[in-house]
Parts: sequence; structure tokens; C-alpha cells
Amino acid sequence: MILNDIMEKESGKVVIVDLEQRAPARLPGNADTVAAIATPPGTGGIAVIRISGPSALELAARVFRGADLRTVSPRTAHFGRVIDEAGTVVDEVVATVFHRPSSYTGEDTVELSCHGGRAVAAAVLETVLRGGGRHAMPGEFTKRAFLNGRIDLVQAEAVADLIHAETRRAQRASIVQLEGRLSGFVREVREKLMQTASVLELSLDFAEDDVPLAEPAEHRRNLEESKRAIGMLVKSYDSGRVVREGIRVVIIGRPNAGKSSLLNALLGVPRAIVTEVPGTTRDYVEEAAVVDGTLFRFVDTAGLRETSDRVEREGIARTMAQLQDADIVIDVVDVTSGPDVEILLENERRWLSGIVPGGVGMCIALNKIDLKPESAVIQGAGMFPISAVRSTGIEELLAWLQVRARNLQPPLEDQTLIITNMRHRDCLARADEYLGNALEALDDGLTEEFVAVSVRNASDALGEIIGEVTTEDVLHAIFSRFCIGK
Ligand SMILES: Nc1nc2c(ncn2[C@@H]2O[C@H](COP(=O)(O)OP(=O)(O)OP(=O)(O)O)[C@@H](O)[C@H]2O)c(=O)[nH]1
Ligand SMILES: [Mg+2]
Repeated sequence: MILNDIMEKESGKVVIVDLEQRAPARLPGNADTVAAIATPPGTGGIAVIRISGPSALELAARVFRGADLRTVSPRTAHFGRVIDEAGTVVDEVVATVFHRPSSYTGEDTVELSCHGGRAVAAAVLETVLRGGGRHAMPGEFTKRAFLNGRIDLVQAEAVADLIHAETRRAQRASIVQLEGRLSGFVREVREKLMQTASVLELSLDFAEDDVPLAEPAEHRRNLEESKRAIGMLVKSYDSGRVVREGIRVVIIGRPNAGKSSLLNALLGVPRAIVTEVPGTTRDYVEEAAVVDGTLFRFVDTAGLRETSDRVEREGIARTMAQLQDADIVIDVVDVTSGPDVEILLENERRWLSGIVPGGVGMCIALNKIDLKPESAVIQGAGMFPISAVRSTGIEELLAWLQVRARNLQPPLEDQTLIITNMRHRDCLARADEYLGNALEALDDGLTEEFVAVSVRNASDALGEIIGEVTTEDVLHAIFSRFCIGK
């Protein structure tokens, strides 16, 4: 694209790149008609079978007895019956008709609401498929919405996030993106960059005429401004990740300290295997739990010690890897493992400082106080006397986790834009880097051409976020995360 522009200009023609030329390839006109159950599996009041595509109306009319769905007004609902080829009534349904482009997918769409229940919905869907539809792939309705220009990629991804959102915070972050805030920001910055690139390229053509179209200082100001805004978004990913994936609380300690018992106590259900044999946990065990609206991921790990057992050594290596990803670490100490708890703690602290990465929130759970009640008096910041098997002190530990969590995630009211998606972060980070290159090229006094190439690259990286520059691989990766019927 860039080469093309430059070549055209060299042949004497000045071309300002047309934004439309960079629009993504849209859905081919010969798309087929697809159908799927759009409601979750299981029994409910109603189930919805969605049919979308160029022949959605004919297909629905073929299996529906009632009003002629091909001629009814759009956005109207009609009671009737679905019948199979043999003329047998499959179910009574309400059909809702949407005409393109005013539907979720942007195509002609009919939604058949039938009675809830796996068998009924499956029978209605089967009848529709036998009538000539194809079963929709996971995420295909949303993919079509994207390909038909109804939504951009960020919004499509927000739909998936919204479906998977486990907490109110995650849900709010998704809805902000579904409303197009991130897309709006990206589009704005991208347009500015494309303008800058065009002006830079133009000044190439008029170089001999000695009429500077824009001062380098002005370019610098524009580029710096964009880079700053992008950089802030990249940084927001750290808090965004927490909103989306939850806060990783990694439980470590010596073998037999009671790590698995603590995991079970925190979850309130026996999840990890607990035995009196040191070295029971060989791999890490991860379980999510929502505590007061905050998503935590508790990770139980293999106890840390010198060992010649190969499996246990591998488990320990995995524990060390988990520590690198931890937001918070709980170290479990068995108070019965030594005569003097103070000395025990001192050794423990020395040991911890060698393995826990800096900046990670940390506390020590003094476990098994039921066996040594006198050690419950030990006080200190981030120090919790507990009994994992009796669930003593767990409330206090959870309260502390909540306080730490609040520092890690943005407040609920906060409307500022945050990035929660790794793909977006990567695109933004690349744009940031390209802008860095562009600024360097300006500093080094390189020709406008060099600067413009980097600016175009930055703008393409931004275009990838909203799907204006995209590949089939990216689309596949995004839409395969959806469930069927969405
Ligand atoms: N009395 C008492 N026993 C406990 C407590 N917590 C754990 N235990 C016992 O200590 C033993 C080890 O507990 P686990 O939870 O398996 O310990 P772990 O740290 O996961 O051990 P590994 O996976 O082998 O490293 C078991 O016999 C538990 O019943 C506690 O609070 N009080
Ligand atoms: Mg264990």
C-alpha cells in the first residue's frame, strides 16, 4: 500500500490515500444462510432459533405455518407452527422478522422462539436445517455482523467478553467497549496519523519547490501527542487484565504446611487433595472464586523443598513459574514445624525474599494454630494465624485480600477507558513502537519518506484493533472463542 502510494506519486500523480481503500474485505455476496440455537443449552421458558442470511425469509417461511414470513413487515412478531416435511407439528412458535441491514448480523434474519427445552429447540433447528440452512459455526452471527460492517472488531470481542464476564467489573469494562469508546479513540488517533503520513508524503513531492507543507516541529508535536495517548492505554492493560482474568493469589509454602487445605478453606469446597504425606500436590491447582464482586484465581502449588523426585521437581519448577504471574502471594507456615515460631518466621522471611518477585503483595498464614493455640497471639502486618481445617481466621485473610484487590483494580465508577484484551495491547504496543521509530527518524533528520513509513505502520497497527486492517488468522482466533448461536 505504502509502496504503491509512493510509486504513484513518483509517476507525477499526487494521491492522498483514500480511507475507503483500506476498508476490510467484506462478506462475499454469495453467503449462505445459517441457523443455530441462540439461547443457552438446558431447560428454560423459551429457546430461540436464529436464522440469518440471504434466504432466511424463504427458509423460515418453508417450515412455518401462519403468516407468510416473506411478506410481513420487518420487526414484527407472528404466532404460528413449525412443521416438518411430513407435515407433523414440531412446536408452536413466535417468529420475529428482521430485514437487512437492520438486524444483529446485518442480514435478513428470522428468530423462532419456541418452547424451552433441549429436545424441542433441537427439533425446530433440525427442521430448519433440513429445509436448507447450514448450522452456524461458533460466533458466526457476530462474525457476520462484523463482516457486514454492523460492528467493528473491538465490539465483536466485547460481545464475547460480555458473554464470559464473571463479575460486574468485567461486565462494565466490556459494555464500555461495546459502546465503541475504544474504537472511537483508536479511529481518531489513526486518522490523525494517516493525515500526518499523507502530509509527510506530499512534502516529498514538493520538496524541490521549497514550500514546506508543515514544520517538522508540528509533526513532532502530533506524533508525540498520539504516542502519549497510546502509551497510557498500553499501561492500562495491567489493571485491565485484573478486571478480566481476576486477581491471581498464589499459595506457596513448605511441603505439608497446609496449602491445599487453605485453598479448600478459601473456596469453601474441597477442591485440592489433602493428605498427611508431604509432597502431595505435584502440579498446581487453580480455581476461580468471586468474593464480594471481585474475581480471584486461587492457585495451590507444590510445596517447595530440595528433592530428587523428578515429578516433584517439575512441580516445584511450576510453582516458581506461578510466582512470576502472581498478583498476591500467601505463604503458608506450619506453626508445629519448629519449637520456636519466631525463629521459624525469621527463616521463612529470609527464604521468601529470595523467591517472591518484588512488588508482589504478600502475607504469611500461620497455619495449624488449633494444634498450637499459643502461636495465635503472634501479630504483625500481613500475618494471619489460621487453622485451615477448622476454617479459623479465613474471614480475616479474605478481608485482607479484598483490600489488596482494591489497590490492583480501577474503581467501579471509573469510566476511563481501559484495555482488557491482550490482542489490543499488542497492537497498541506496536503502534507505540512505530511512533518511537518515527520520532527517532525525525530526530536523525531522515527524509520524510522514512518518517512516513513508520507512521503508516503505526496507523496499520491501530487499524488491526478495529479490524480495518486484518487477516483471516486474526478473525479466526477471535471468533473461535464464541459459543455456537452467538
Ligand atoms: N490440625 C491441623 N491440620 C492441618 C491443618 N491444615 C492442614 N492440616 C493437615 O496437614 C496435612 C497436610 O495438609 P495439605 O493441605 O495437604 O498440605 P500441603 O501444604 O498442600 O502439602 P503438599 O501438597 O504435600 O505440599 C494434612 O494431613 C492436613 O489434614 C490445620 O489447620 N490444622
Ligand atoms: Mg498440597
